[in-house]
Amino acid sequence: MNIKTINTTPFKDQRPGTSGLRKKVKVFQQEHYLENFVQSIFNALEGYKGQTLVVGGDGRFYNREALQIIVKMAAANGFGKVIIGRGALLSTPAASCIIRKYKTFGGIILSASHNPGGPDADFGIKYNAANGGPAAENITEAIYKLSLNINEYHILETTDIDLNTLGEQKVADMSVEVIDPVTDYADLMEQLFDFRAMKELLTSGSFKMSFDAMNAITGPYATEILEKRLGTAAGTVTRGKPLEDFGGAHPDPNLAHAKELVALMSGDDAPDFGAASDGDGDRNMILGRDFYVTPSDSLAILAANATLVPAYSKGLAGVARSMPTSQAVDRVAESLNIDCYETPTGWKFFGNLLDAGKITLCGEESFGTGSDHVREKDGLWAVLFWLNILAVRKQPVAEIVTDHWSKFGRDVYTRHDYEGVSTVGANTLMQELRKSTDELTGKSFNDYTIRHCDDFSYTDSVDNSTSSHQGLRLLFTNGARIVYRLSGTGTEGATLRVYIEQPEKDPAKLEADPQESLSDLIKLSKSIAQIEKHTGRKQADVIT
Ligand code: G16
Repeated sequence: MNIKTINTTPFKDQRPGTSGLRKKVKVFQQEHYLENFVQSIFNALEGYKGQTLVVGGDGRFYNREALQIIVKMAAANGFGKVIIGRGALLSTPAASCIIRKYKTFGGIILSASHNPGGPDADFGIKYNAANGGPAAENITEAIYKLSLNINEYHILETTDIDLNTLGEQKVADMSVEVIDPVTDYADLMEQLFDFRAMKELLTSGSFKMSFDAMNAITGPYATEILEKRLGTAAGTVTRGKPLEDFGGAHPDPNLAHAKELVALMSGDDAPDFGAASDGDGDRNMILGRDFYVTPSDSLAILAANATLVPAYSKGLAGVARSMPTSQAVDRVAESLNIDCYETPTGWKFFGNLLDAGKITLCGEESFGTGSDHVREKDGLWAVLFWLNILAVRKQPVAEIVTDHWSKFGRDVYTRHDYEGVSTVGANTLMQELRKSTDELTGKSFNDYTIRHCDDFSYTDSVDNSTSSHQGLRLLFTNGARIVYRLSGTGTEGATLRVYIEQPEKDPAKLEADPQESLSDLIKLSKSIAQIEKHTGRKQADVIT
């Protein structure tokens, strides 16, 4: 075996964010940069010698090169086996599924999710543990600390492995198994949902759907499941071939970035159901005919209808949402008499609750929904969940949502993103808000009185770990909320996210445009935090 030990010096910027380390491709391409981080991951783990690691990515630019390096480093560090998806591809939920199904030691996922791809765009890497979920904060912090002191890494000197041929090959003493990236995941979906009923709906001739894979990883998964196994018409999946630069598009399934799908769904002869997924397949957007379902509402509706789906027919153990996600699911939990947990932003915080069997479903406002079937959010799973509900209820999407509002009330919701603003300005804004929490509590602004204001802190009910500074919350006496936090996934400057929400029960106002219903709170969100002063922006760049 030709194992090389290479001397290196630390990079100071390898602290993982909301979901792993995300940087520009050019940063990752610096000599030793990726290797330092991968070695820091291995150094943070114990007991992996001879064990199996899953490695795959979303197919973006630098995916294949990075995977080759990781396999050679895994061999040099003593892993017994590496499982990779053919072509170096694995969607994030499929990687989670494979880690769990084959009971592996863990996995490395290469993705910058919904961020653009290409030589001048973004790349990312994260470690997932044996439960299939993103490493908990104590591990990501340990990786970061080790990265600050690293002085060497180990890599096997060998030719590149063949990424395209299914089956086993040897890399020195380690075996590498190339698997079909889609089959295990598609089989799992078939176990969870009522494919017979869904197929009947989808092939009835009276129901049309469109799925936008955004030139990203879910293309092959959606084609296999929707077109092959469920029999939807060829062409149901659009932009279905994963491209290294996502065709120059921003693979983020929201109203701003999935414009073609949104236009199709609001045009003449629109399909009954539209959906999209992101760069690595863990996010989803759900649309009915000329109707947008917010991710927060989607979570609440899935929870309220869960027993219609075979996998959840016995009911839910509990539910969880991230703090900035609307309180819609809380009301469903209350009516089902199950627990509802409020966690910080980041899927990793759901892992312990899922492992402990305290929750079955969870979700986030950032277009993420998932369940205990894997330990990542899962875009295509959410789409299939909706299709299963539609197959049973036989009502249009809009009617299902408005029925839900009539029963539970609506949490009118919007998110305003101020993107790429100065880091200094954004940090000052947050610090000033943090300093004024006591002063703001009890203060009134026209019809709105702040009942409570704090910097959200979370204590995990399973391991008692605490995560502080997770976002500034202004809770109003009428149930409205304004939340401020800085994005942890960007690679340039800072992005301020402002989440604005107000519960509405008046039937006459349930279907109003959120930007209008929330206009007073939106103005308040700008003035209280002095957004223009600190960021130079009068308006948000992206409103969802
Ligand atoms: C990641 C995490 C999500 C989180 C989102 C928020 O999503 O996996 O759990 O909600 O980031 O991002 P930000 O910190 O920018 O608000 P993804 O899809 O990028 O992996």
